[in-house]
Amino acid sequence: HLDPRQLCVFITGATAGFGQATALRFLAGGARVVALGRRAERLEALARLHQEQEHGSGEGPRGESERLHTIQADVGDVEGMKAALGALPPAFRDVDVLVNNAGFAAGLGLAHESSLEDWHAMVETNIKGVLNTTHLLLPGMVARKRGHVVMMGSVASRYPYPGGNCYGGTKAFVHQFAMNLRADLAGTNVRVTNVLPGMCETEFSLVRFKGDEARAKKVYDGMTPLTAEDIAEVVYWTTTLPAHVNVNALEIMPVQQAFAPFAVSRG
Ligand code: NDP
Ligand code: 8X3
Repeated sequence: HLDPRQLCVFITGATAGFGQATALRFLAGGARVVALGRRAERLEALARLHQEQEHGSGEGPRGESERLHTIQADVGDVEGMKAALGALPPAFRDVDVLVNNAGFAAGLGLAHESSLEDWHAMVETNIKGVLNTTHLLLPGMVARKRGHVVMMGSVASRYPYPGGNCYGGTKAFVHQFAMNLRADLAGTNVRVTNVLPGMCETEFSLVRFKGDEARAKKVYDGMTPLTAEDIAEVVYWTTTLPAHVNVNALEIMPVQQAFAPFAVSRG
């Protein structure tokens, strides 16, 4: 297995959910982590959680850790991303693992009732954000002959459901982009994995339903969803497997989530 202490891991969307849990998992394993998100106060909260993880909740060294570098940026803002990457401290410059996790669903309306703004916003982050970050970091990985790109896909890319329209479409792009990257990267030692989670209770539904807490909570009523830590463990496992192993795609659901029959409109 790869030694996580030798890895520099760049995680987008590290201010909540999967991204935050993945950052903490790699930090606990001894990796260097670059954590990116738009909310500054959440990046500060992540730094505090890391300090607590390192030193307990009592008094310990405070301030930016030698193993955590945070970036406040929007993955859709390519100029901002370029500037942030250009300003990476030397210890964080050679990224070994890129976790393209930042993303969201906006709304659950049927296609003909959806907002075009919501669709464009999802494309901007879920597709263009992934392209921006990958385009910026991949050449370095290829030059070093060492690297791993992890995509946060979704079961929504494989199984259509009413209201999944553009969101599922963005995640289908992510899946095919990951597989096509594998084709291009043959012979470079750079690995690519698409992780496809099912229902997981993070801030995902709160964002999807634009802050409606009751509606978000209802999604997980009476069932046990995945946790962010479950997915963090999957990302940690796939990226620390021996260097000759590539997990192409991995689909994970809660036991209580499965498939519905086809819908048939009669009459
Ligand atoms: P959360 O809403 O809890 O976290 C999303 C993260 O993405 C936040 O840190 C948010 O930070 C960040 N983010 C969103 N937009 C941008 C942006 N433009 N630039 C930078 N960061 C951004 O959701 P999850 O952890 O659940 O979602 C993570 C990924 O997993 C997403 O791609 C989602 O589609 C996918 N997914 C989620 C599932 C679920 O059921 N939860 C299932 C399958 C896939 P900030 O707002 O601070 O920028
Ligand atoms: C998030 C999972 O099923 O809500 O990607 O689309 S789902």
